[in-house]
Amino acid sequence: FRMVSDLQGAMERSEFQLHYQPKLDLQSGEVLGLEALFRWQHESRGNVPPSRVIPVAEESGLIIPLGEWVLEAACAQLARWRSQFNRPALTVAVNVSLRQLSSGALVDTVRHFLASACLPSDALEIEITETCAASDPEQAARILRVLRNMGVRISLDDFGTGYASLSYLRQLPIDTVKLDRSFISNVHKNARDRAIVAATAQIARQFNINVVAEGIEDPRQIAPLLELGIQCGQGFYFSKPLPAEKIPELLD
Ligand code: G
Ligand code: G
Ligand code: NA
Ligand code: MN
Repeated sequence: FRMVSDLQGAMERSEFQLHYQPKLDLQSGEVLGLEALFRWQHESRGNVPPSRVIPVAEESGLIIPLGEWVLEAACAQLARWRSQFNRPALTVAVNVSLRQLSSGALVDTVRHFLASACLPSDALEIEITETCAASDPEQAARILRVLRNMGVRISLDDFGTGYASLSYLRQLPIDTVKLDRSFISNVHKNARDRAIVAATAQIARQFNINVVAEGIEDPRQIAPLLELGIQCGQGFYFSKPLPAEKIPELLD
């Protein structure tokens, strides 16, 4: 399986797809936004999970064109949903690895695809994922500041499990932290997990940052999260990531 050369042709063969997972208001159940997740349906190997694709794409540099494809597709799709369902505040979140942030081209790419889709900058959220430590954290911080000044929202994915969660919170311009699902799965049963959620919520309040709970699979997790001041969540209990054509039933 020659992943790099197969990846190079995959875009022309239309083997890439995005699935979308909603982010909801835990109190009202309203869908606030959709996270775009990359999928690759290989012509002979079937579905190749992003956990395998992304690291190879990062290593080979193909993460740059792949990331551009994701941004274009996600922005175009959001623009269609906003007008089709009259939901002008709906947002889309795109995962961006620290490697992608070391390319200065990201800012122009984002500006270009927002403009092509006629979307305001605050329609887009960039989720910083940490598959590897940042090679140049200062450069990453600079790029994020430019994006944030444009109005793009920045969130920190899988918060609490990365190499550098707390120092990123200090250094990067963050709107939202997404608390990793490992802290959420037993939040209704485990006082230590609740303590971590509570402490994160407290830091976030002082930084004026939102918190999203990831990986909600059980309705019993919702009450303790609301009690601790977490208003937004995501997870299989609400919806798995779905192909675009299944999203209208969530928005209707
Ligand atoms: O959807 P799944 O659970 O297989 O995703 C696995 C990982 O791949 C997640 O950590 C997710 O952030 C990452 N991922 C999914 N889509 C993208 C993408 O478009 N770009 C980047 N950089 N990472 C992605
Ligand atoms: O790292 P990131 O948070 O971007 O990863 C997103 C992936 O997490 C998605 O591909 C999705 O399949 C997975 N995911 C989303 N919600 C849940 C959940 O409730 N439980 C589990 N086990 N995985 C989830
Ligand atoms: Na994510
Ligand atoms: Mn995550």
